Amino acid sequence: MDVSLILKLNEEHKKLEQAKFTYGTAGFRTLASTLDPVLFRVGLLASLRSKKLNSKFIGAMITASHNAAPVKIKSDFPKLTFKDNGVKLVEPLGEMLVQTWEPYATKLANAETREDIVACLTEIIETEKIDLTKQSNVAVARDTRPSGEKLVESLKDGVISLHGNLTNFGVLTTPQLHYNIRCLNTKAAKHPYGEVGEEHYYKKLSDAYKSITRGFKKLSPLYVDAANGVGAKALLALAKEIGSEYFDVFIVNADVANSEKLNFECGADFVKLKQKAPTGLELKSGMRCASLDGDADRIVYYYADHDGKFKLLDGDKIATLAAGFIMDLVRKANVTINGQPPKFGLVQTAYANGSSTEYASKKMQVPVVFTMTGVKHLHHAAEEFDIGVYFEANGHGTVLFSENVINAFSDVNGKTEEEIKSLNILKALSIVINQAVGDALSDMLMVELILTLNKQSLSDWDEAYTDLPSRQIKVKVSDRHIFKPIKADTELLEPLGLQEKINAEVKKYSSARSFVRPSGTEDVVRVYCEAKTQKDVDELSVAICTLVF
Ligand code: NG1
Ligand code: ZN
Repeated sequence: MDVSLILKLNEEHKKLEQAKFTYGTAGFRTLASTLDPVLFRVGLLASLRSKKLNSKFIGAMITASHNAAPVKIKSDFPKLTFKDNGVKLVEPLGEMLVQTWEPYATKLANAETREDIVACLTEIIETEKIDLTKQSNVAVARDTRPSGEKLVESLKDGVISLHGNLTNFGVLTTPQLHYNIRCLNTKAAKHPYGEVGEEHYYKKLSDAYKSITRGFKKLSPLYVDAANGVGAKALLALAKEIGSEYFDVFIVNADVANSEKLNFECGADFVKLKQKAPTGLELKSGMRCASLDGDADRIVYYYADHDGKFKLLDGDKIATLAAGFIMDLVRKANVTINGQPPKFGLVQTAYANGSSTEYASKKMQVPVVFTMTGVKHLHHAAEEFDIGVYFEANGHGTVLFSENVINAFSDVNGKTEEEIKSLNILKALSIVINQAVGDALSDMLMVELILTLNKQSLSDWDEAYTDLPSRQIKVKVSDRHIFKPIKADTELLEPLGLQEKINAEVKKYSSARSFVRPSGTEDVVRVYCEAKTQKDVDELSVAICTLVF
């Protein structure tokens, strides 16, 4: 280890304050102004991870996703409290950083002195038996937040300190970076994931989409709120590649140049939490709409019913739509693995609406598994199935096809016309659906493909089940770290006694449910309540928020 080089470059990225950092649900995420030393250290860690994995490419995505991030505050915008950015590491096949390395990330980011940094690196190298002579390859991308450009430089110094190579992909959506990383690392594999580069990503998705929807009646236009983020640019390029004869899209909230507008009263998180259309989109009956988040890994759909009432089709609805459609195809195609039907499963979190769980488990007869919040948990659980559908209610998710099932799609030739047709759709779906990570654009094409083939409107899709009234509220507390969730986030172990008080409130209402957990991405505690009527939910929410505050 070239300690003198590390120490020299560290001088440029000193930790200025007593800030505490935690590698949480979505990597490090906090005020951008405190992140320079963190990114330097993440560069060091990414280099070590690459060396540990025989020089495989490790990704670093610089984003604060759905968090609002005004940099220049203009007088016509209220002062927002968040000016966040963040960074998350990506494993060679596009998954989130392996969990056993998360404590290293936290420890390294919090090292106080230069000696602490070196000691921490030495500990990781020894524990993980890392061969420092191996080359390290790291690739970075960032969303449209202006603070990202400088943070790339901080990361670069960390990578260089361990004599690593840094590939800078510039501005990409989070899923595009995951795609590139998977492509880079599977170049020489039996089944390469694809060619590296944005244009290849668009072409891969577009070709698969068109191969199946060709000849079907085109859906009415889709209005997409791009949250004034990177998704605007990516969706424009994707739509161009697909062509308007297949897909009509109107992109709103595409003002990427004005960073203070990013996620401001728009985007998937806003729409989901406020249960209303974003600013910039005049929702009228008959319109088909969707919202992305700031780094385009989440999507939710919505429409206005005949009475003009806002209707949301969130991640739970997307999951059940996809699960139903794919299960039906697998049955029709007669796909088997060792003579058995493929193992099918749906993965949800505590935020999933109770009606969606009931619909999936009782009506669709799909096994449902619950994990803690955060896609890394859902992703791992979904890998246990041959076909694993996972979505967070907020619209973050995907469908994973195991190698066994992909091979089964190729092995079965299909005897009848129906079998052949179903197999072709399954094969195309496994290409359209991003296998590395939840991807708003790929999920959008999956939904559009299903609706096109099913000849369904958004209200037809919505008919599957009715959401139970629910509310999710952010509560600012003095220290969110005192809240310790257990049982897949459904209960609190600490503060002592709080869970009993929550239970007592919930008991007052029929079919009610509530849980409280600290956010891993914002300095808030999240309160979730669900009950039979909106009135009950509203009352219960007030009671629980009062307990937490
Ligand atoms: P936190 O802030 O830990 O609740 C949020 C989402 C997660 C996940 C991450 C990463 C909710 C309630 N929470 O995490 O599901 O998507 O952001 O983006 O939606
Ligand atoms: Zn996101």
